[in-house]
Amino acid sequence: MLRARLISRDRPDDLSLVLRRLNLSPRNREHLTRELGSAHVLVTGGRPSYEEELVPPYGSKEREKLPTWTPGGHVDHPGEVLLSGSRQQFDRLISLARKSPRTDGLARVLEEVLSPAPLPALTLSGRRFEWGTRTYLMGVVNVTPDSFSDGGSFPDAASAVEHALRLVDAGADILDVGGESTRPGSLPVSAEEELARILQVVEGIKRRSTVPISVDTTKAAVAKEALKAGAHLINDITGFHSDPALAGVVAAAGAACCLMHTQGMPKTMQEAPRYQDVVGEVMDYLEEGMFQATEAGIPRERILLDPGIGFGKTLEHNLFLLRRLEELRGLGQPLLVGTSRKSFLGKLTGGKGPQERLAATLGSVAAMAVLGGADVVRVHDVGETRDALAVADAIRRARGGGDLYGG
Ligand code: 7PM
Repeated sequence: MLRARLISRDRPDDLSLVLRRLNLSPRNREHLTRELGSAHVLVTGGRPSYEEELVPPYGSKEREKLPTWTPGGHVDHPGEVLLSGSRQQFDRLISLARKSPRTDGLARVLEEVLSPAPLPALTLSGRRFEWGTRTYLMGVVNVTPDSFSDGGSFPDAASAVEHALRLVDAGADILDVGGESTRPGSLPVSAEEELARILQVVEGIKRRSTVPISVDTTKAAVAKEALKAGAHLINDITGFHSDPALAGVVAAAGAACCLMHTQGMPKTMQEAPRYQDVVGEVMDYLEEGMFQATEAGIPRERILLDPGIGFGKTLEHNLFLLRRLEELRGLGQPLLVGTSRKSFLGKLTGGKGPQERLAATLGSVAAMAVLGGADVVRVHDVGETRDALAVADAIRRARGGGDLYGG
């Protein structure tokens, strides 16, 4: 699978601000933005022959007009290359690559990663999610008896519904109702058991609110009944890798879905998580799920993707994925991320328990928002997270600077 991964890029918005501060003419500013702005893009799954098809020999003047071409030496991954250059150099490579059907695929992935198309808005239950305007909030409503004392867990339907409505008052944009504990070490439950837990909760919420409802399940049988009861989104923590009938059920209902990455099953996933390239492998897995989804007829604008923080991952894997979220942007879908009260936060704060991880959760959410990461965060503490995001999102939006900087 040919893929371009944006490793780093300086911020053209911030850069143009500085050029304005230097009092350069608009024409010079535009020229310099293209010349100075640099990006580093890792291309994987390409053909080794790209180099001779596209790049003139070393030392030639023509070669200097293209990004620096650094081929990898991995025998298992031929054709891997790191491209580094200015926007102008990338544009030149893209127009060269467009000229032949053999290299046109490279032109397309480079174009997509350097100038991503805006994500189309999603409407659920009459609410519009306009991606890129702010970070949206998904509130957690667990209906599981083995609570793991995370505070988001309610054994009976009535108290789960009351909790759900409190989350709506606190500003939740969508609720995630789950009846199958996916906690590390937990065992699967039957579809009947899961349905008995969630159906009354979905119905109870719908009687009193129009909030969009997500149901956390890996089973087609559960999803079918939940969607019949009026759920709007299916959140599959195995990213359409468990039940082959699930994608069809979502498609038939015209519902949306969130596909999450996991390595292994909850019972054993934290025993020895291993990756060669955690970002690349998470992307491959999510792309496979997306293929199942679109084959079944789910439109792309109804698919969210999630790296699955804490699911078959060490502390370092979790941190690296959060740091590199922008690479997952290359998948071209809105991203949902769940860090709330997770054990990696406990580890980072000297062994705090789930109930004591609010501040740590807010730290993770703010860091993500500023790194340019998540479109939706899945949290237990909706009111507190909403305030943290009001600030973090505002700082992020100040990127353009308006007239404040030498206007
Ligand atoms: C114990 C540990 C109980 C962890 C429950 C959990 C995610 C999710 C969960 C996530 C998406 C929790 C998790 N986490 N769905 N379901 N993304 N899409 O914190 O990160 O609730 S279960």
